[in-house]
Amino acid sequence: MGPIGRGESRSDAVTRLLALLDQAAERRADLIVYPELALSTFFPRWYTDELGGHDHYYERSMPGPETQVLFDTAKEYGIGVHLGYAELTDDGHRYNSAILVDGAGNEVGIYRKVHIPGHENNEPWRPFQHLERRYFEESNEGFPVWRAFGGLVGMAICNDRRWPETYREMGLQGVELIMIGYNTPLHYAPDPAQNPLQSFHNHLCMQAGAYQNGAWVIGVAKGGTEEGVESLAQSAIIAPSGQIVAQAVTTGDELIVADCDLDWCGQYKNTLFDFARYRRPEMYGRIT
Ligand code: CDV
Repeated sequence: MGPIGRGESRSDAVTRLLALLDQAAERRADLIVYPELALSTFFPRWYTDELGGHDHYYERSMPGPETQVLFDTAKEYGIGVHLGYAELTDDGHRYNSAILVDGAGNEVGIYRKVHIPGHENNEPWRPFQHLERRYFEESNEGFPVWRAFGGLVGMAICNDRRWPETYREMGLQGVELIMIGYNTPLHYAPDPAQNPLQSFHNHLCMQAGAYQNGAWVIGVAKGGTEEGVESLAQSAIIAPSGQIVAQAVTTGDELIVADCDLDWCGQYKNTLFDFARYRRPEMYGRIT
């Protein structure tokens, strides 16, 4: 996806998601993967004393009144949906979440972001804020995998993709396809020396995660310049070999498609990365 402006409503965003879904149907896709926080601008870039004043950015149910049409249309097409959104639970918890439904419209699972980057308090020295740690709690639910789309699938969100443990947790459960939405500003205020490496680091970690676990990785950006903040695009579909088989070439709304043969995973999981045969957990005591 390209940027979503502060003035764009949830319904405006859904209209754009529907346009991509129509294209996905024309391409006979089984699953469409949308990015992190796909229904609004990246609101954690603004400080607020009153979290409640930002409740309109959160979803109290999923599907909700404005998003139902997306799930209904996907069900008509027989396409599964992965959608990132801000979740406000009935008991008042705020998570950076993603939902996955299958092609029959059944919920497969909800993932809540484990690694929450950024900061809690206003830091005016930054050109823009990254207040995810103010707006969201860290989830304690870890990285489950689910049986869907003919295989074992898992989810992670943005900063999670940089951590080897994210992939390994799912890899140890046999994951075959991992969906990851992201919003990654090109400017990293704590260490701007990393700015020119954003694109490299993005693909480096996802390609390594795919290869080292014999799994497909679908990395999906909300990129482009949003409210003056330039964010990384370069959504990519990465094979279990670690190779990028499809990549976005624009910073706007764009569909990329690949034929993700889950049997390809076995080529790696049953040979070089045969965990049961070759892995040495007793040698990794500090981690295990
Ligand atoms: N949305 C994110 O999690 N963004 C982080 C930035 C802040 C470093 C990322 O890891 O891309």
